[in-house]
Amino acid sequence: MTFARRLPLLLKANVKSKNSVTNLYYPVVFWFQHLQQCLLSRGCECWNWANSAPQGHPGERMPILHHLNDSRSQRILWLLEELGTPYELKFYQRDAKTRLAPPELTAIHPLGKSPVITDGALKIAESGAIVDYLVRTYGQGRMMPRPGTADYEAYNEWLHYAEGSAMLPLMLNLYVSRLKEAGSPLHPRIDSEIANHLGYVDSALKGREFFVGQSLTGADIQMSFVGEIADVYQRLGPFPNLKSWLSRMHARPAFQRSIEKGGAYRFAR
Ligand SMILES: N[C@@H](CCC(=O)N[C@@H](CS)C(=O)NCC(=O)O)C(=O)O
Repeated sequence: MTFARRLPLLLKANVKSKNSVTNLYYPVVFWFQHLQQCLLSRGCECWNWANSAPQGHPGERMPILHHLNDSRSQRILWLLEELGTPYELKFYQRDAKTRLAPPELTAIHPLGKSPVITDGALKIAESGAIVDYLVRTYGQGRMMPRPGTADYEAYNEWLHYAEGSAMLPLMLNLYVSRLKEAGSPLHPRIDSEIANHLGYVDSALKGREFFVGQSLTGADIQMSFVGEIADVYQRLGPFPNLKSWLSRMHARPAFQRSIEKGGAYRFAR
């Protein structure tokens, strides 16, 4: 039964009671439950008092980004700048020879990769999960479509697609290129998959300023690394929509601030 239909019945039942506290108590409790459900369905997690107790309200805690230079972590730094929420930055430097992350990152998360964020008792790895969490927790409804809409599903798809699909052939290109001649039988398939994915992304951006809706969302943030790596491998030539979208993203003041705060970033040219 909906709240609207339940309320008159509750009021009628309670009027019979002599106790004015009981008269008010149940309608007020049900009203709050109804309000909480409405807010949660709109993505306002701060009203989820059942789950938020151990973590505290966003106002009482601050995310810490464990940031590795020249890495996917740059997009999280950019996101934090877009959100304008206070955060702490902890720096980790790649080994100059191996380009691997330093062992200190393993103390933060067993995989020893970046990005990782900590926020109160929470620890989150994987860029897509981090973008999703930060936008939901600190976005105050900005940078994501409303849950339950078609735009929200598209947004969620891009969050997964970036690392789950688009990055695979780009990473294979990186590793197989190190095999020099020995890797040549693999390159035709890798190249055609890169073209397949970049072509798909390029057509999704046709006539659009952003991946989803009319303003910047977490989807743009998450997809930026795909565009950057493709650009580093000089693959953006045939994909003008993707190329110009990337330039627009890099021109944003918040992105520029992320470079100032994070230090040199070799994947933004
Ligand atoms: N799919 C993960 C990938 C994380 C990842 O591989 N990060 C790289 C930097 S781009 C890293 O930490 N590499 C250092 C190492 O492997 O030692 C994500 O999106 O967060």
